[in-house]
Amino acid sequence: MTRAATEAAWSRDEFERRLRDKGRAYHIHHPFNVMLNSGRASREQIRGWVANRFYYQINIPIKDAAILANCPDRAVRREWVKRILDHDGYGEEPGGIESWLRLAEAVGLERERCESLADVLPGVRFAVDAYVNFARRAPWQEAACSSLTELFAPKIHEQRLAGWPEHYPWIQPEGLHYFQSRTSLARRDVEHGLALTLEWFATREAQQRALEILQFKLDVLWQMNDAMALHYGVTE
Ligand code: AHQ
Repeated sequence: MTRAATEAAWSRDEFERRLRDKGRAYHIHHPFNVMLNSGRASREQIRGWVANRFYYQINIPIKDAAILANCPDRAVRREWVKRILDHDGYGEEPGGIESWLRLAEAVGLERERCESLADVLPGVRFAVDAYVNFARRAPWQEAACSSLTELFAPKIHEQRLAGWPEHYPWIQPEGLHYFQSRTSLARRDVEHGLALTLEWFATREAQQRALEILQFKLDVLWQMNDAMALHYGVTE
């Protein structure tokens, strides 16, 4: 029995405040991302970022399918399944993975090169695999909670949309479609993920666990940037 087990649960507002407070460790603050979004990145650094982030993007639907497989609640699955379709596409909708390949072409990275995963760095692969394996073995509520780094995602997408056209006029503008699509989809995802987290993590101990899970996912994103910074450098 840990100390937290004897303390009263935080109110939902206080719990949400503590979750949002973890935004201070979001990868928007990582030097590699600051370089990207302040216009200091070279073509090689941008191509490297697109090629490495592609590994994260193709694993999101795998991660979400793992959550569905572990979730007995049909109402939750009906909502969560949208995330897979958003990335894999459905019907006429090409989906986010296709948009990411168009981003690759827009930055001068061939689709085949991106899809080959030849440029994926060990630190990126290990971080993404850690995320997917966590989602496979954790209770579905914990895996759902780990998606809450998207609390902070709309701002990072908006930063790219606002800055990249001016910073990187050589990138074909249609390549930025993915970031545009995520600004609203991230908000929809977070509304559902946050409601589930506030509902299911109801004791102080469970709330502390939720904060640890969010920190794990923040570390996944931070580590991906560390690996890219080490390999491609960070231009001051
Ligand atoms: O494009 C991103 C995306 O589809 C997702 C899904 C979500 C999850 O389930 O973990 N997280 C996430 C994120 C995406 N883009 C990242 C970026 O910086 O472009 C941010 C990332 C996240 O905040 O977790």
